[in-house]
Amino acid sequence: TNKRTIYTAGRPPWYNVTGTTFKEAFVIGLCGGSASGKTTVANKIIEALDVPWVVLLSMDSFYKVLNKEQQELAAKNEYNFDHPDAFDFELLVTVLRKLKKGKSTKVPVYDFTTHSRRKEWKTIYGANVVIFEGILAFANKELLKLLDMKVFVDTDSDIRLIRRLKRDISQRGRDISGIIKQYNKFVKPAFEQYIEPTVQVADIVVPRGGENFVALDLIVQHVHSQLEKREITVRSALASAHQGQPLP
Ligand code: UZR
Ligand code: MG
Repeated sequence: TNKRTIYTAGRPPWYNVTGTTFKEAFVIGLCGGSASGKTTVANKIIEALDVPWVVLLSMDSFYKVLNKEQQELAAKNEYNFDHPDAFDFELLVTVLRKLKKGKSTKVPVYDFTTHSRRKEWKTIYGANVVIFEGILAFANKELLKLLDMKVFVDTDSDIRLIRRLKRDISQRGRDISGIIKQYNKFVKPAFEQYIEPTVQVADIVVPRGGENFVALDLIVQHVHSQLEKREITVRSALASAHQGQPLP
């Protein structure tokens, strides 16, 4: 019937008329303490996956905009960036829901020097695989529902502190005493209270992060097999939609 007709003119064939891809994206959640190696693991998964359209979404984009008072606290290392309240989970869920449906969406660009969002948001296009990473990636119920695979990167806290010191000094222009103060006051307690317990909801725990090639390989294999299953569904959906019509 006409209702099933798919109009492909003017858009890629894998998008329907509402600008949505035919299949849902496969969403991987990556959680772990600060400097555990989430970004490294994410990049290694992307590299090994070798499929087109993989998107990396970071929780860092969803820090709340700070008011004057909070900015002053932040300048003294007295604002808690590791607490769930620091993140805009509502926007995060909205964005991830869209990406899961294969839709493109706008993502805020957070500026850590002003603690505000840039005027221009970044557009992320619909993908086959979405990797969502963050220290509190498993800390919200609505968010958890959207994750097809939950990976917890478990790196020893002494290693994480060493890496954090190096990174914050070399890349974030901070000084040793400020980093240590923040670590003891916020980073460590938040890890123990909000991050570490969420290992319970993980499907896979990866010790040593990006160096764990066996774990990376297992993750990639699972994603491939899930994508293959979806591919078959998409092909049959396309075939029935094009019944009686030539394929584009
Ligand atoms: P990860 N963070 C920064 O300091 N600057 C940024 O631009 C982004 C994040 C810090 C954040 C949190 N807190 O402790 C940690 N502060 O990095 C989480 N301040 O990021 O998972 O990459 O370590
Ligand atoms: Mg990071």
